[in-house]
Amino acid sequence: MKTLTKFISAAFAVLIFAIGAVTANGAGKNAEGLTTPRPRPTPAPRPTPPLTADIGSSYSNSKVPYSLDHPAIFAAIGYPPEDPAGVAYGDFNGDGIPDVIFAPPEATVIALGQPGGGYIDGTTQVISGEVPAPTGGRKIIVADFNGDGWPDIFIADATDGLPLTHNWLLLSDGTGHLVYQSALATIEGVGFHHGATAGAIDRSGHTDIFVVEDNNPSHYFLLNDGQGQFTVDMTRVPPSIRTNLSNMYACELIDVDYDNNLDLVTGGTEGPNAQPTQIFWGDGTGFYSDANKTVLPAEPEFDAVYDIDSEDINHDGLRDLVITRVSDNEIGFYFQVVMQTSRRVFADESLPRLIHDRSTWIGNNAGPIYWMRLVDMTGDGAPDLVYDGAGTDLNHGPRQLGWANDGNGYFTFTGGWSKVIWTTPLVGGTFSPPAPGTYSYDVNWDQPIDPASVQPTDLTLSGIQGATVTGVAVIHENLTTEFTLNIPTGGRLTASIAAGAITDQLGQPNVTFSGSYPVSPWAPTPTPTPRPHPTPPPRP
Ligand SMILES: [Ca+2]
Ligand SMILES: [Ca+2]
Ligand SMILES: [Ca+2]
Ligand SMILES: [Ca+2]
Repeated sequence: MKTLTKFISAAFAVLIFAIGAVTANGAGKNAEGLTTPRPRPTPAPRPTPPLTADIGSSYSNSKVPYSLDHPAIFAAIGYPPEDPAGVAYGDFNGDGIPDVIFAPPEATVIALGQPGGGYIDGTTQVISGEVPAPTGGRKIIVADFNGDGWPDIFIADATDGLPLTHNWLLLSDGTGHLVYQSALATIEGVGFHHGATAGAIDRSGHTDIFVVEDNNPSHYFLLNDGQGQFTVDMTRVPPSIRTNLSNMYACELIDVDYDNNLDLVTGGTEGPNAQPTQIFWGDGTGFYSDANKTVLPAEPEFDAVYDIDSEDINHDGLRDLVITRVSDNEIGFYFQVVMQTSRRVFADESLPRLIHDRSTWIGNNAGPIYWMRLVDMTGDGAPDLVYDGAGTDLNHGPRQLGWANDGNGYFTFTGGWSKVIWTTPLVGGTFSPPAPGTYSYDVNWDQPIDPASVQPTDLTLSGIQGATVTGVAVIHENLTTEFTLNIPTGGRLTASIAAGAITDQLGQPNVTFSGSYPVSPWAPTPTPTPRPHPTPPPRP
């Protein structure tokens, strides 16, 4: 039976446009990995570049390595604080500073990070023409559908109740704007879309979209012609899920077996007559079949799958999964850790690696979690587990949660971290005018920080002798620490903040930060060469 009440207050998702941020760590296979007692090799995480198949996928683009405080951003741009489940990240105006798109009910909001820190409401600046107003904007995916190098956006709409509506596509115009493509609705129609995921499913190289459609007639692919023009295709959807539309919520295109073909991972309610969580293995044709799939372990107590992440969490060269789940009645959350123990073979290791004790698990009586990210938050190369609060009912307060990976795929609850997102000048940029001088240095955080935890000595400078920090102010709704620097001469200045030096307003410590900036020395204007007095013309 369809359960439109699923995922109810839901609404939404998260993503960034950061090609290359996939942490496909392959530290080499460990042939001794099956002996007892459990080996605890020294972590030697060395992130490897993403495999070709994952580059440009919406999953890869979602891997932003920080945890934004969404209500604080809404407040900063003059809206009532909220934390819609529909959220995605990217640099939408191409200035090198991360931006955010939200889909609260009946709206689309783009917050642009600013050079000096903080955010402005950039919705109408970026979206030229009609601004989409999804009634049930849920998962937002970011990918370059029209191949111009600028991020495009697809908002899956899962309106809770009637009337159902269609999805929303925005394409870049190549000059920093996004344009709503109303024509998509003429081929897609209305429906109830719990999820969507984008990636190059065949060797055409075009970024296609898989759409979850719980209504009718089927889940489907939107095949891209390379220009962002799509056609609906159901023939590539495996028959078992084409004919059984029961409660599919989650989908991702990820190359789980590292064979360079994107695999389709789907999940929803696992109860009787519904669907297992499963991986349909890609073969490069773009067709997925029941003959070539692997069913993943079930989890009856938390049997509704809301999100799927896959990274090699223990650095053995095999990509594992962490599956975000809630109970069938939407109470609580659970992270199922599914290890790939040998190629395409999986085992549920949730208890030893993350949950530990079911009776005291933090998610037992909590609200649902809609999305989670496996991404390295602490800088050691191992993917941590982070939840940025998306979809949180603010009556219960904002939630930022984090679990640290020890490098071997064992997680410890930390409560989360705060992190520098961008600085002014941007890392690698320069202070101007040339030194010597006194300069503002803005450090922009993902969370409002606690001003009482901030002192000038939190920032250490190296690389230029005599450079000093003379002051600091906390500005932009506490999202920015503005340090005052005295730089006596040119060189390469490195500015660092040690882990734990600053805490945010939830008490979360910062992770270490370091940025390097070339500084030009002041060069005196050359003294003009004295012009010789003209020889007076000879007097007659
Ligand atoms: Ca930007
Ligand atoms: Ca584009
Ligand atoms: Ca694959
Ligand atoms: Ca692994």
